[in-house]
Amino acid sequence: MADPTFYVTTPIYYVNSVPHLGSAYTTVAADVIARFKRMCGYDVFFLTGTDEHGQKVAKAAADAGKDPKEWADEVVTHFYAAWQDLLITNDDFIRTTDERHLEGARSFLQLLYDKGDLYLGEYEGLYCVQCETFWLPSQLVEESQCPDCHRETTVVKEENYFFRLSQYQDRLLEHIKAHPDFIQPNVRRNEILSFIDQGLKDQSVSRTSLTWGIPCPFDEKHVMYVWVDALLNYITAIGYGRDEAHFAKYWPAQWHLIGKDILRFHCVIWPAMLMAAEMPLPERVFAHGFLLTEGERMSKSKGNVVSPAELIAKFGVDAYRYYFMREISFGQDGSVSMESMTARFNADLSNDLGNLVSRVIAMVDKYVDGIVPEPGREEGLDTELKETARGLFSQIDARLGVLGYADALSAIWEFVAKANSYVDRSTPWDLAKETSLEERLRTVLYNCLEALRQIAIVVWPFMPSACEKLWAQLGIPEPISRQRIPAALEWGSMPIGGKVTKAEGLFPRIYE
Ligand code: ME8
Repeated sequence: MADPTFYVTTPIYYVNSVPHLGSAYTTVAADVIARFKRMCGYDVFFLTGTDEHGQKVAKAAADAGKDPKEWADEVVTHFYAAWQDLLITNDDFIRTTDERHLEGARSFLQLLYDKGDLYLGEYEGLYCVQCETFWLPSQLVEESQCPDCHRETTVVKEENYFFRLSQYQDRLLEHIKAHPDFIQPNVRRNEILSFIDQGLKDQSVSRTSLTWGIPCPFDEKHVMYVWVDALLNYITAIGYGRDEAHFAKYWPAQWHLIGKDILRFHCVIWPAMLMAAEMPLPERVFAHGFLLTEGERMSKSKGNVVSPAELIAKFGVDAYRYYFMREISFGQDGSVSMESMTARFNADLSNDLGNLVSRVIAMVDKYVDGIVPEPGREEGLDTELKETARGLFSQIDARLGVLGYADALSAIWEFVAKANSYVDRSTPWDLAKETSLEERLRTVLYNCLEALRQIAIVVWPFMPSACEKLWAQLGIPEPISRQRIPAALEWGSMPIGGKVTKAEGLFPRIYE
């Protein structure tokens, strides 16, 4: 039987500027779940990409004196590089200027038009260029400013095509109520429920005020509103209108991962568009919180952005990925700083995990010539360690099932602590002094290695390169990425007689 499929997406990022900690945050989170699900035997499709049309990008290009496509071609290379640096394993990268996207998006819009879900109307509204959003007067701050970026809005009046969003109000409410998992976390679900309860207005889906966009197939004077264009990436990338078999294999997505700033687009407009096209809705949308630096939302428009590359240079890619997944509860806002990153690094990585690895490997090297020993009779301490390991998979699986990254890591670190205390309590250094205790020494060292093997597997989705190094030290020939869980977590799978190799510390302490 074919493996079950698992389709996970990130937002497609605007190419008005280069990747920053915020875009990296969503992308790393998606990568962790993609790697974990692959390990669980799923046929994963992990999509990310760039949003290249619309006023915001056209403006950034114009400011740089470039043609928008030329500008996008340049900026997108920074996304490719950043995702490579962060060891992101996306299966595809969609650009909204790709031919495949243009075609798919146009046929989707034509379908809505043919079904009578679009009509020509006149729009007058307060528009924020930066955020590509029309606002109601009641939503503005300081009378005329955009509530998101605090820039001045302008009155825009133009002929637009409208999507009959209002007609989907009841069906949307029904769907959200019938599928409690559809919008997560719960606070976002409630936010959307009350937003829909206030009544939905039809949604403008085209523009005549700019040309940098996809022409509407039924009226080429209009280009698609950038958000409609962008949302369609989730289906055009996997073959909508082009490769129906591939499309049917992966759609609907299991997860759309987004930031809470783009909740309404994903939980109101997008599902209604899909309903209009009579297509299944994504199974779940998760809106995470904002990363804050010194208490403020980090954003390109505020200019308080730290680059992922700076942090990777200082802490390494593994610690980078670990920190964001461990420090902030996914779904909530969270402050990030050099100080807390250094503290996490030294406590969790250098002390807890790094020391466990280096002392176990050093003892195996010293006491049994680096050869994985055959364990003897099991004692109480061993059973305790083994039992803790036994519960690990189901805990991680349950926590990652709701994108509880920090919770999954804390369960893993409880096991790391357990393994450290196993070493302390079983005192191999004393056992090594007595030849009569040789069997006990072998058992203890074997269990320590087995614990490291299991840790390497479950930590790998979070810290792939460190775990690959640890795996190499353990001398297991089959690659770590090929391990299938839960089977590979069967206690006692560490191959006896293999050669363990000492290496440099995985996480040398950082002194500030
Ligand atoms: O909105 N903290 O693109 P975008 C956490 N193109 N995450 C953040 C963040 C912060 N301070 N700032 C940004 C767009 N993000 C559209 C999306 S999808 C069909 C179209 C993350 O480049 C977060 O995931 O502005 C947010 O949703 C995304 O970057 C927005 O990126």
